[in-house]
Amino acid sequence: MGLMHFDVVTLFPEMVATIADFGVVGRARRNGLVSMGLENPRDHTSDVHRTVDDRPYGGGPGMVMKYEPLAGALEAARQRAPQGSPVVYLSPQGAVFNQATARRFAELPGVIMLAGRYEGVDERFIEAHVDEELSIGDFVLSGGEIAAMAVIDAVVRLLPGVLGDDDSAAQDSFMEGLLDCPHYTRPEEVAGRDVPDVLLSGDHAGIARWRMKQALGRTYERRPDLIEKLELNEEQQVLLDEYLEEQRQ
Ligand code: 9WO
Repeated sequence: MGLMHFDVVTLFPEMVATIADFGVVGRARRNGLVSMGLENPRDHTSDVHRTVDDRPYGGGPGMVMKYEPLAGALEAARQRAPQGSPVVYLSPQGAVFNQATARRFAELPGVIMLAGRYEGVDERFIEAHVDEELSIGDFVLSGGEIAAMAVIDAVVRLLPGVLGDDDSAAQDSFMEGLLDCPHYTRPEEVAGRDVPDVLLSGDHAGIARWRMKQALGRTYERRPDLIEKLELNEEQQVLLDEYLEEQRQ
């Protein structure tokens, strides 16, 4: 897979643009592995006030994003995005975005994302144009931009060539479905706390075993729902039992 394109329809394009300037996503864009487009519905209005929102039918607080400016912005985004790019609306009402969704998106030529503001988007726009509604978690933001940026970040780091071999993504598959193990760096002792001996031992098999044990133990304690979804192999079951035994002491 070559270049992947992300397009975001947003009233705050400058906010979303920052994702393309920093870190892993910034480097991927500079290396030509990722392209990004931004479209502001305000640039698709025809009235002097450049109105993008209006009062909700039925009354109540807040404002709703109008259909027509969104449709104009989406049309512009579609012209940049490859054929086959789904339109994704980020909202708390969506299905929860997870690593499996990130992997699915990483196989696509592109994704068009809609970041809403105010109380939301006219439902007719969602019905007519949105392929998928996604949430990054059970909380309310003041807009979909940060959620769109989170999705972009999670997907970009899975694209071939984005992370080096010794970067984390290759190793991530090793602990697939588990929480990460603890990490330590110099100095060997700080604030009266030592680095676990095994990590200083040079015993690479022992270190790998310790890390897997920690990952299993932490996942069991903090996210039992994730452990239930896994089929632990015999060695992993032994490691988890050892972890729990060590915790008891
Ligand atoms: C605002 C609001 C105010 C009073 C009562 C209920 C309310 N709901 C909302 C609301 O959901 N606003 C959204 C703001 C409209 C769509 C864009 N916004 C948004 C997206 N907030 N949070 C997200 C989001 C997206 C993905 N994952 C988690 C949260």
